[in-house]
Amino acid sequence: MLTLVIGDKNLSSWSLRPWLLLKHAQIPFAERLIRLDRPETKAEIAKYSPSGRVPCLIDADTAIWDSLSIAEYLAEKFPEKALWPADARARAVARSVSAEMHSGFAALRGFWPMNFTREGLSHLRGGIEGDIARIAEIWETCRRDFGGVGPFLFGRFSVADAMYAPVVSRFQTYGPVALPPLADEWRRMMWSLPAMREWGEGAKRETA
Ligand SMILES: N[C@@H](CCC(=O)N[C@@H](CS)C(=O)NCC(=O)O)C(=O)O
Repeated sequence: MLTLVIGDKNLSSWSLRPWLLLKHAQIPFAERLIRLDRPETKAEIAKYSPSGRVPCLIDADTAIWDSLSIAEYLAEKFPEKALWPADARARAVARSVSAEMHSGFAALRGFWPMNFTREGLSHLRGGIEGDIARIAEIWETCRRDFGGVGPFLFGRFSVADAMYAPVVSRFQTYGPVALPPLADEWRRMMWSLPAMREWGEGAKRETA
């Protein structure tokens, strides 16, 4: 049985990504949640994750840390789940936008940190507009060029959808953010996805 070590559901955007991937793809796993920003956090994470960060996936005696490498591991271990698009060109673009999310959008991540249960006003500042414009372009063009008739960025659910899931939460709780039509349709679909709802319920219980 796989175990996914994660941080708070309300706050840990990196944890949401592989959790959503496992959940939506219906891959069985156990969850080990470590509360962040507590005196014992560092020592607890260190029991599992060599990097001292979550998420970390444990498969028997192997630890796989870092959200994107967990996604790659799952895609290889469960080829029948087709976690990357089958078409080589679509797959290359899906990998590119996933890596772009993983390494970029510092302003958005810094000024609008994920807070799943947040409510209230927020401001566009520090370059967030530029990050939002690029994300809107990614969502719109992926769906236009590769979405076909499916509701996900590349038609069928893929790693790319999971990588951008925390941004859906940010746009919901700090927004409203105006998006082009296909991007907005995807954002709304993702926000109501059963796995996203389940994560949100967990976040609510944590903050209650
Ligand atoms: N690049 C890593 C980032 C992981 C990361 O920064 N995780 C944060 C929580 S979201 C963490 O573990 N922080 C450690 C701490 O708060 O002590 C990934 O993609 O998984």
